[in-house]
Amino acid sequence: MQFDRKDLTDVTLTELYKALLLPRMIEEKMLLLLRQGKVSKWFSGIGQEAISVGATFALRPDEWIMPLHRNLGVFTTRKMPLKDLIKQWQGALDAYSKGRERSFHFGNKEHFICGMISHLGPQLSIADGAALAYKLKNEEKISLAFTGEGGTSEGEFHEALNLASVWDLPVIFIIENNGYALSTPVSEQYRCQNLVDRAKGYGMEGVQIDGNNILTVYETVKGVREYCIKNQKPYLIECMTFRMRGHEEASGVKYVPKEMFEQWIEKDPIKNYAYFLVDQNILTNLQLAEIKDEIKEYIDTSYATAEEEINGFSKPDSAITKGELEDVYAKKTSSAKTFSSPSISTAARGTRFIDAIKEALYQSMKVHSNLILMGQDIAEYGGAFKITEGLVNEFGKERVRNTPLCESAVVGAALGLSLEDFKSVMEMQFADFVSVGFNQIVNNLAKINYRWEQNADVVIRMPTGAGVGAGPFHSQSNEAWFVHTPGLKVVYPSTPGDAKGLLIAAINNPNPVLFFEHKALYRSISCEFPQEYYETEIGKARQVRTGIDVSIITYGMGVIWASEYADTHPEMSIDILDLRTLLPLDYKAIRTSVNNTGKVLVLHEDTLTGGVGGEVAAWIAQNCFEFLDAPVMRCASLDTPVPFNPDLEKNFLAKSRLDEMIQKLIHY
Ligand SMILES: Cc1ncc(C[n+]2csc(CCOP(=O)(O)OP(=O)(O)O)c2C)c(N)n1
Repeated sequence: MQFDRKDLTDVTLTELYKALLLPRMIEEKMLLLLRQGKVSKWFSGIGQEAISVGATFALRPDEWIMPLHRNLGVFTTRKMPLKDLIKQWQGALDAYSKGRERSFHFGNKEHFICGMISHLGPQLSIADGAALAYKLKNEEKISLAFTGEGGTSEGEFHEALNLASVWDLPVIFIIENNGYALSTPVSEQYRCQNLVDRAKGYGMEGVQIDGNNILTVYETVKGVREYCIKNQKPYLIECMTFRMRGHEEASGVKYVPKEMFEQWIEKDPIKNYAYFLVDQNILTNLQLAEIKDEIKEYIDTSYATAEEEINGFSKPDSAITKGELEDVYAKKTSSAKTFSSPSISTAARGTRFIDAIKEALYQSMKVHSNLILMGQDIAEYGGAFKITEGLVNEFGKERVRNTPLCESAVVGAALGLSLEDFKSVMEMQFADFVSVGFNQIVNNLAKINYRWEQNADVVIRMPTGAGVGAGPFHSQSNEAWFVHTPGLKVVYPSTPGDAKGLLIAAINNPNPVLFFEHKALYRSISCEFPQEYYETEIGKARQVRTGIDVSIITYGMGVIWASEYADTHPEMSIDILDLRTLLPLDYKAIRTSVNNTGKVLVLHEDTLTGGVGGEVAAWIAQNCFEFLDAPVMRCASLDTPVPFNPDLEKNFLAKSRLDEMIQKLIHY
């Protein structure tokens, strides 16, 4: 192996050696502990250390890195105390992820390490967001994300690289090509000759390097970093390496030909670098041995301290559930600022649902200089529903960003922005398309605060619902998917006033909020709402009207249907509760409404099975049984996809069965 020291001093070369040896020796210790059953799973990076260490060494310590499961060298080179890492791996309750996450699935803001989720590829898009934040702040920084060659087959790889290229983001993408993805060899993973060839397709530069040569990795990443900053461009580096152990320790290596190990042991990154250092008289064999002893001492004392701290820490059982639930969401620190300057323009101001959303966005952009809007066609074109029309003229293309067609990468980028304290609102062109951004929402955004105390300050606007003759893929109600996901907030207004106040509250809230906007309401309902900047509290239902005969507990379009029904049936005294927020539900208001009438219909546009109505009905049955004079009934849309033909669609919608269900309930 050829090493070129360029102008590196002996001190730097020695530092690099220490940094390279540390993760190897830690791993050797961990493998022992694994055999003793003291550590559960372990994904080995033995043989690949030069990549993690060299790349991290080349960055500033305050630049975000998105590592994966074999990147121990990132954590050690960022100088995370080893005793804390050991506690993390042992699942200690006072470790980085408070015992909630395993091995390397955690991050830490202080060390600018963004924790991975098991799905691998999502890391790449988060790096886009962090790099966008640097770009917007005019900081001379880059972000760096790792992927294995297996991960390059994921859609997220394509989306993230394409987005970085289109947006000219200073991101370094590193592929660690180690020959196998679990048991899948590269011959079954991709058909291009080299993965780096893909860089050209994305319109970015790329290079393939020897990933086992620490100096090559360090110098390459250092140079690429400067390139990315100077040119404000992304860059792809393919590091050729080999995985010397099984995918994880329990899985073995039977599928790897023996010759491969023989060939790659010769290219061991540490052994070869040590030869070079001795050969060049930079270090003596004695000094190498001393370094080894020092590291051994550090590992042993770190392990002992970790054990001691683990044994000495206990949390009363009574505090566990409370703490677990509390940490799912980031705490809101400030309430809405008042904002007295006029909205859009008094003359242009409308009173429709759509105008309320526009106004909330406009005022929020004024209040939060760190708020970024993203979505397909939202800038000059004004978005599919023209909600963002004009905003680009006022706030510029940096803050009102058209995106390519890549929902997953944009949600990931939104999370990356929040690592750097930006807020973002992403517009799904139609709520239906959220399915292709689903993983980032339910696994990254929703869980990140619980996993390692990093919040996702992201609002996703969801133009939703049927009744507009748009067929199965432009009409769905999919709020229930998200109500089942701890860590998200789900908001669904039914009036212009609530739409404005709730959207402002969602943007002010530091948690991920799915904000549902029924598109059939955009231009069909109007009412006066305050011109000033105000919040409507998330988690509070609205009593639409009170009654004594029957309660309709509903939200979104259901509120309009229920109100129309009550207007046309003055013979009945109907109590209507608009839930407004579906996660968390306002149980107190639900109880009051049940108590008012003793007969409850839960109504929603979503299909019946697994809908939010089931949750509400179950809660009422369990907690308000004594108030009930009839079984809780549900009125929902048919359990079919949303049909296109207007008659079929009408038949599909819950509204067509509303009278029947109310009559049933009244006459029970
Ligand atoms: C979306 C997804 N599919 C499958 C897996 C299971 N899995 C975990 S790691 C892995 C192999 C990854 O290979 P590669 O990206 O080359 O990284 P390496 O493990 O070789 O470092 C697989 C299949 C996963 N974690 N996520």
